[in-house]
Amino acid sequence: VEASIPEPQRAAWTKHQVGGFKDKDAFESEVVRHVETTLARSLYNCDETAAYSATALAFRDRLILEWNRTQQRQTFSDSKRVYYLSLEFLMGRALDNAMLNVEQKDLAKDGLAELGFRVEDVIQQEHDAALGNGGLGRLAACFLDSLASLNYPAWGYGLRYRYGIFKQEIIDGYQVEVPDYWLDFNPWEFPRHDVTVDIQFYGKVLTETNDKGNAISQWEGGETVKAVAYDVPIPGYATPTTNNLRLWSSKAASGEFDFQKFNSGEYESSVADQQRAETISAVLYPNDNLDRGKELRLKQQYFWVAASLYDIVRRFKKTRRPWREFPDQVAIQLNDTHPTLAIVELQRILIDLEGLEWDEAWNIVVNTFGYTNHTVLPEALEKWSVPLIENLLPRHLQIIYDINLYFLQTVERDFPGDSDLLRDVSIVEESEPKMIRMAYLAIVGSHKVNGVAELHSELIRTTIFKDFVRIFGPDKFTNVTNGITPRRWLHQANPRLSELIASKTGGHGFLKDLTALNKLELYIDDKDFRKEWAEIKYANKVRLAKHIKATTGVTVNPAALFDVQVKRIHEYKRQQMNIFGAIHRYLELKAMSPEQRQKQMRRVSIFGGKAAPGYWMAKQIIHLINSVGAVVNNDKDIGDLLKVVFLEDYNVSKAEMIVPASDISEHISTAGTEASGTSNMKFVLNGGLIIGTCDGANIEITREVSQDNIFLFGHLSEEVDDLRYAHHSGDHVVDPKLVGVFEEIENGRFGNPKDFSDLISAVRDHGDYYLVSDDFSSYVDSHAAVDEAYRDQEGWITKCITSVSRMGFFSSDRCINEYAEGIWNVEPLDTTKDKTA
Ligand code: NTF
Repeated sequence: VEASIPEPQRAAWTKHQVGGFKDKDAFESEVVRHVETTLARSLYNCDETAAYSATALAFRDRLILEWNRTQQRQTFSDSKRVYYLSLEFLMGRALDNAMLNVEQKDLAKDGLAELGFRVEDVIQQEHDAALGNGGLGRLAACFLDSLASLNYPAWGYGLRYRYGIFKQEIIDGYQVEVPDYWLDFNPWEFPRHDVTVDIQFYGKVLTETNDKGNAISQWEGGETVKAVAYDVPIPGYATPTTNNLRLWSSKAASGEFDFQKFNSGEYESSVADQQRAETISAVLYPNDNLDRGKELRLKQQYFWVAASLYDIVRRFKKTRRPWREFPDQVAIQLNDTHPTLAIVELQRILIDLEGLEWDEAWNIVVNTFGYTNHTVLPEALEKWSVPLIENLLPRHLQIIYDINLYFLQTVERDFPGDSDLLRDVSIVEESEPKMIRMAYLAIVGSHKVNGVAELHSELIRTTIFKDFVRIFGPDKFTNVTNGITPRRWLHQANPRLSELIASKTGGHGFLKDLTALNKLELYIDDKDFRKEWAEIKYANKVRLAKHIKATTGVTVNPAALFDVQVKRIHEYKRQQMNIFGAIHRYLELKAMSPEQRQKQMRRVSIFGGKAAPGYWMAKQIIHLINSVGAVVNNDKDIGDLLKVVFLEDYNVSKAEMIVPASDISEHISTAGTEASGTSNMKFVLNGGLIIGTCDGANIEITREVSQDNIFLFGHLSEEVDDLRYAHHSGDHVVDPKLVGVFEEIENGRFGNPKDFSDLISAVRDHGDYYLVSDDFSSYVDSHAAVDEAYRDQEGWITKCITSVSRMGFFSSDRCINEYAEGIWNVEPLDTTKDKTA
């Protein structure tokens, strides 16, 4: 690789390269410079927004230098890179994270104080980057943090949505969606107007015969849209590595708009073309665990995949290596099936554009890709209709058919005469219309397929993908249990706890090797340590109580047990069971004498989470929670024995405040439905306990912290089929406690019962698919056990400290190292051997 500046002139460049801020003074000078020049303001009109902007720009300038060096280092070293393709990156705020990762937050705090600002207030000015729905998108963000912190040469590729996940307002107890326009001022992105790719759609396939007599297919697109790269720097923690997240934005290929049309008076249609192009990256689909099969979504997928692959292939070609070395230089991870078209696109590039033979190309493709499955829910498994693909991507459909043909030939060879098997594993579902099963395509086109927690990986091997285990053998299928970054989810979200841990474990090393938390168990009997621990939890609860007061008007007692369920609202996550449980608790309290009542545990039931805009049941659940709150919170008999609050607009930055304030959090999905869950890990890491089912990563959390430190209840995933059957054959009796709850709702105690009738009938009359009635009594019992345990405050603190000390396994660093070794075959880059200086 040639440098653009010749040797004699390079000294002038290196002389002016700067790293982090030398001292507080240097930081202040940069902030003032940005206020006065970049923002054209002064000390007379510098508000907190301006202070945020200037601070962000000052840090951004520093990040960029390391980011450039990282890219040079990775290019010079010529080592294998990882590309993480994800339609969602739920990043949250960047400034706090950047300050902490470059280890200059203290300096910034002091500098801002001298300039008249509190760093906490400045940080709050930033808009969340909310380019994701829930766990899948946040996992991608944690992975980027770990990849950079561990010095892996890695890029993320995604879409630059103009609108992220909607903002949620609660009006009269109902969810109202408000668009999230977040790009007003975004100092964290760098438009690369010189890095563009023309993306084709529609059109037709021309087939010719070449001199060797082989058929050559060429796709002639009918419509072209331009992809423009926007780069976001991803700083690693306590390391110079600053990786890149490249997000694509769509633009009309002809530039602003079609001038010919414009000049000939077709103003409207010239603007319409432009708008149609820009629509592709306009908005994030707001569904979690649900596939709706919309054409625009398929366009988004191909647009992003084609631009990313063009970029990756372009970078590989610069190395002038032979094609067969592509998988030695490139690992591409598919975050769920959303980027599965990348498999087809790479095959198309290799055979149609680069002239490789099918088999040689396919070998390269399979060795390049890995596929992560994140759900077994049938409604979330992507299928695209054949007519839709045929119209939008005609050449890709042909290639999919060929992939399927060759695949089914190998199946027929290995399992002769098994026509049921052929039908079951075919990438093409023989329905009307025919559908392409994207998960099957992803399996066939990848060398490894992984689930995201042990139970989940076991379930995909034995249920939805069992035939593929027979065909490809068990080694193709593996498990990588999810993890979370301790930088954001401990150090940033809970700075006091992070400092306390640092003081006992010998510094901040645990943030790079989370297993060092186990040293905490040595201090389990240390009085001062325990006292400080309890004080931190209490302070975090006071902070949340203030937020609850300010946003809902409800006064909650920070000494009460905070019981939290925050996550997307979904029937399988069973927030309905939680609110039924709260109603049951309320009814029991009401039935008690005042004396009896005063002996009960005080509780605050805290809910938060968005419902997909088209998800009727989820919206009813939100409405019921708010309706119950309106009654319970104003009941004089109850006082602070029970409060029920719904926190509006749950997102990453709210999670950073809520998670550290929890005593018990709820992870109560029907067994076998939650692939992993990752907030469960965040809550325990922050000194809260869990009430949960034997599902997803709860099982591995139990293994680590032991049965004594978690409240497990409910049926097991092996029992689910039989239980569902019992509901349909009339063998199930609805739990009597639940019947009591339903009666009160139907008596109108919480408002118009019609508003909640579908929630009740789903359980009582329509088969109770999520087994709320089956698990309700053990759920209520388990909550009683929580109350009893919390009464013994010393015992509770012991459980919390013990649990935290055993959470090392759940770092996303462990997780990324497993991917690197078992799937990608990549190694970290030594950042000390910098050839570029
Ligand atoms: C989600 N899947 C799962 O529902 C969570 O249990 C899991 O923790 C995260 O993925 C991350 O692995 C999805 O969002 C999807 F898209 F697969 F449905």
